[in-house]
Amino acid sequence: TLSLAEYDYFKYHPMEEISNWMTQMEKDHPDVMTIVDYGKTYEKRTIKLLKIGLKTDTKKKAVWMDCGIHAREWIAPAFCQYFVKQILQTYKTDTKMEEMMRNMDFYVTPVLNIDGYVYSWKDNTTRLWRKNRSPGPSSGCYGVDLNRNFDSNWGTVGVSFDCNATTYCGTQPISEPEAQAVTYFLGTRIDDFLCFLTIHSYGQLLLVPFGNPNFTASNYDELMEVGQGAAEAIRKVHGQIYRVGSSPDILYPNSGSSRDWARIQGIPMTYTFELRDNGTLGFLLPEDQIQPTCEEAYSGALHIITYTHDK
Ligand code: ING
Ligand code: ZN
Repeated sequence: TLSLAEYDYFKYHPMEEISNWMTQMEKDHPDVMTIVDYGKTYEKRTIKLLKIGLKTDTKKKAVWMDCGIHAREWIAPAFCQYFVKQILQTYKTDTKMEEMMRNMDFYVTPVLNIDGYVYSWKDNTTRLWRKNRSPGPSSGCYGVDLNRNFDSNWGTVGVSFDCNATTYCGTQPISEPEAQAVTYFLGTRIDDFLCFLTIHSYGQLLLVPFGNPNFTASNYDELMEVGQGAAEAIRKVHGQIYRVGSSPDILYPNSGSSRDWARIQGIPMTYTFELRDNGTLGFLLPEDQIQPTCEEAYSGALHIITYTHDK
């Protein structure tokens, strides 16, 4: 097994190494970190998150972050791991981070779509897999797009009902065990959550609800303003431009996303992060871009998290 001191945050890691990293992190930081098992994938792998925060007697608020809902977006799990490392390092010397770790718990899922992630590591022909790995209604077709499977205007726009398609939304809302895991875990404690960040690549975007153009979030102006602030914080790190808006306004409409579901459930600040790059290398983001991408995204995420904490 690998020692944490040697863990390279600026390489991509196969699932087994990420799992070992989680175990080791919990062992090394028992005072602030607990692994929570909250579901099983179609192939019966355990879905885990790291709950991070200072233990207090009072009821705490919470922040959600998930990475790797889409298999091929390897920079996302890399970012979740960097984020965890960074907040753990920071709170010891930074009073603001210490305050946030005292008032809030961070729930971080490094890889949500574990079956898909493992499949994307199999060989060159599977590297660009996006969906999960559950078998479809007709033989030989696999996988549901988990970011089209949540119970948020499910199946209305920007989806396919063809099980061979990359945006196949499944046969009904939350048909998939991975979407069920998030739905049921958050469902029992939804009022604790101030903030929901779901991390994707690529495109350099911060997307706000909703994916369906017929709906606008009640706090759309606030979401946009805080998102613009995050984009500004990102630009200051390495000069990269991230655009802010709803999916239909800046790209294309969609439905059944986890972000929209979280907003409908009442979590006020919900965002999709689309990390680097702008499309030159796309999902095959080279490892030498992991560090700058993580650094800028950390700054953006912290802007949103700090706002929700202070509000
Ligand atoms: N993009 C997300 C997707 O589920 C999204 C989010 C939705 C972006 C709609 C733009 C428009 O498609 C990726 N890269 O997965
Ligand atoms: Zn994605």
